[in-house]
Amino acid sequence: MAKNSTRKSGPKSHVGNGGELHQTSSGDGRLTTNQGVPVADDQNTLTVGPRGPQLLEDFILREKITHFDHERIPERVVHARGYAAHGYFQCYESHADLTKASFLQDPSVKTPVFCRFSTVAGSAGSHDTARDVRGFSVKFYTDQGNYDLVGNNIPVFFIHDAIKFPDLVHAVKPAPDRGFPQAQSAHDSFWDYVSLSPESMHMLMWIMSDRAIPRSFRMMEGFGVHTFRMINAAGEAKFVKFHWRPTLGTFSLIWDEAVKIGGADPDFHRRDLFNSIAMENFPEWELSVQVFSEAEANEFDFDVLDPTKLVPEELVPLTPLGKMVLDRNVDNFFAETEQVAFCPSHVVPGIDFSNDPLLQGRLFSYLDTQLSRLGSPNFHQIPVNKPKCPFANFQRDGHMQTEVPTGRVANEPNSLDDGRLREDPHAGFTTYPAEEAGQKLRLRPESFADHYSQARLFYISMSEPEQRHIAGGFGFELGKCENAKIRTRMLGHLNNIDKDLADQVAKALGMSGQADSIKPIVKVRDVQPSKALSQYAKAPVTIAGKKIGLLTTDGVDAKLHKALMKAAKSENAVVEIITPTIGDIQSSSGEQITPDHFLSGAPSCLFDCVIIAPSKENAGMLASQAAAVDFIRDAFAHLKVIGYSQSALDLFQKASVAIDADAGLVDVTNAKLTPFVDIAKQHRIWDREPSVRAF
Ligand code: HDE
Repeated sequence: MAKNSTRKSGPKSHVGNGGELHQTSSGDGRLTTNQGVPVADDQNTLTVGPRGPQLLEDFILREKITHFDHERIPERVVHARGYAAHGYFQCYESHADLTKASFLQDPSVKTPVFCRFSTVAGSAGSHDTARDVRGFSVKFYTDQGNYDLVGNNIPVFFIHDAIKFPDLVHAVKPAPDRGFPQAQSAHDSFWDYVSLSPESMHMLMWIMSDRAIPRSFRMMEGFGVHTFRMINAAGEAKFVKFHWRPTLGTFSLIWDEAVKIGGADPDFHRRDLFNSIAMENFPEWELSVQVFSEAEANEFDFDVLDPTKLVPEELVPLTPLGKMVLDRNVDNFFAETEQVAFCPSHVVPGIDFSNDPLLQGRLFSYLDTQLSRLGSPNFHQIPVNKPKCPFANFQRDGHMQTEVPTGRVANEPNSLDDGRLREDPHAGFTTYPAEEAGQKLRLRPESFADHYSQARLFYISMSEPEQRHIAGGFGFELGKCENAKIRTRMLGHLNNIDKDLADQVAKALGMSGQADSIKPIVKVRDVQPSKALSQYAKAPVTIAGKKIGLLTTDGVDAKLHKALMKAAKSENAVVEIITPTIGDIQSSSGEQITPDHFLSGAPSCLFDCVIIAPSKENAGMLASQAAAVDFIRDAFAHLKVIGYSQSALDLFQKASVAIDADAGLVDVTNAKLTPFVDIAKQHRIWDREPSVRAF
C-alpha cells in the first residue's frame, strides 16, 4: 500500500468529455499519467526492495520528471516580466467614417481582449518597480480576426530604425562578462550607447521622469507609439496615433519608494492588478486616437514617421473611440500570460501601417520571436492566441499541430473540395495603396534630425516636482556610470535640451562646468509647453483605487476603524491594517480584527497614504519598534499624507517628524477623518519635497 498517498489531498485530474487533461478537483478526482492511466502511488519511485536501486521501467517517474525538465520555455528577449488579464473593449459609437474595423462600428458589441503589461529590461524574475518603460499590449479578439495593439506607456522610442534595436537591448541588458546589473539602465553600457545616439534624447527624458516608475498598471497611460493608418469602407485613409488613458488617472511612485518596494514586494504591480480584479474594482482605460491627414502631417515641424516624436495634443486633440475594462484574472499564468504572442503585424481590415522604419522592422521581428519562443508556427492554436472568430486556410502540419484538419485537399484554388475555401476580395484585408517610389539606399531622413526640440518640449511641460524628478533620475543613473566621459557627454546633450536641467544634473554629479560641447545638427526649435504631457497637471483629485495603510495595535479605537472602513468604501479606496504581529487584535469595543500585514513585512512604501493610531496601552510598545519609526520617516520622505492619533505622538517624536511640519500631517483623533481624506486626494504633498531631498 502506498505511503503518503496524495489520493485525497493532491492535485486531481480527470478526463473530461473532450478527453482533455483538467488539473482541477472536479470529476472523479483520479490522478492519472498524461496517457490517462490512473496512478496508484505518486510519492514513491519503483525500487527493488525498500532500500534498493530504482528501476528504469518506472514510466510514471520518467514521465513526471521529463515533463518537469521541459517546463520552461525561453523567456521573452525583452518584456520578459509581465502580467495580464482578460477583459473587453466597447466603442462609444460607430467610427465608420474613420475605419471599417468591425470592432469600432457597433457600441452594443463587447469585443473580448487580453492585455499584458510588462517591464522591458529585467528578466522574468526581476522586480516590478524597476525604472523602465512598461509594455502595454492589447489583443482584441474581433470578429474579423485578432488585432494586436502592442504599445508602451511612453509615446516615443529610443531609436529610429529597427536595425539599431539589438544594440540598444544589448546595451541595457546585463553586461555579457559579469551578468549584471539586472533590470536597470543605471550602468555604463546603456548610457554609453544612448549618449552616442542623440536620437534617444527625447525618450531619455521620459525614462528619467515619473512615467518610468508607475504607481500601478491601473494608473498608467498607453500609446501605440508609431503612426498608423485607419481606412474606412470608401477606402479613405487617415493617419492615427493611439492613446490609452486610465480612468483612475496617471500616477507614479517616488524613486526612493520604488527602490524600497522592489525589496518589500517585488510583485507590487502584479499583486495590485490581480487584487483589484479579484475585488471587482475593474480597471478601465479609454482608447483615443489623434487623427490627421497625410497633407496635415506634411505641415508639422517634425516627421510623423519618426518614432522619437509625438504629436502634441494642442496640435491634434484626442478623439475618444471607446473603453477597455479588465474584469477577469487569468486561470493559468503560464498557459495565458507566458504563451500569449503579440505581433504588431496582427491587424484587421480598416487598420494599416505607416512607413515608420521602426514599425516596419517590428512587423518582421515579432512573428520570428514567437517561432523561437513558442517553438512552432502553430502558436495561434494555443487558446490565448486563438482567434475567437472562425479561421481556416491550407497551412498544415508543423510542431504541435493540435487541430485535426480533415479532407484530401490542402491547396487552393482547387475543384476537388468544391473550392471550399477562397479569398474574399470584398471583405478581406487590403493594404492601403500608398504611392511609393525612390532609390534603394541606407540613409536616415533629414526630417528625423531634430533630436532636442521635443525633448525640451517634454521638460518645459512638466510641473516643478516632475522637473525635479527628471534631474534626480539623471543624477542617480549617471552617478552609477563609472566612466566620467559618459557623464560629460550626457551633460553636453542635456545642455542642448535645457541649461537649467543640465546645471542641476551637473551639480548632483559634482561636475559643474564639465559638459562636452555637442552641436545639434539642426537648431533647437522654440517650443511652447504642452499641458497634456504633465501627468500631475491633469491628475484627478481622488483616492479611488488607492491604498490606505492603518498602522495600529491591539485595542485600536473602534470608532476610528469603523469610520475609516466606511470612508474608504465610499471613496472606492482600500484599507489595509498593519500591526506589530500578524495575530488577530481586538478593537476598543471588543471586535475581533484580522490584520492584513505584520509591521516588519509592510513598510509604508506599500501604501498611498497612512494613519498611525496605536491604542494608548500599546503606544509605548509600538514606539520601541525601529520598523514603526521607519514607517513614519519613509511616509514623510515619500511625501505621503499621514494621519495620526494623539496616542502616536511619542512615536512621531522618535521619528523626528513634526506633526505641524505641513498640511500633510493630519490629526485623526476621535475618528475625524474628513480632513485626512480631503488632503489625501491630492496624492502627495509636493511642497514638502525640497525639505526632504536635494535631488
Ligand atoms: Fe518590442 N519586442 N520591439 N517594442 N515589444 C517584443 O516580442 C522589437 C518596440 C513591445 O506582452 C518581442 O513577443 C523590435 C516598440 C511590447 O508579449 C520582440 C523593436 C514598442 C512587447 C520585440 C521593438 C515595443 C514587446 C519580445 C524595434 C512600443 C511585449 C517578445 C524595431 C510601441 C509583448 C515578443 C508582450 C516585445 C521586438 C520596439 C513594445 C523581440 C525588433 C517601439 C509591449 O519581438
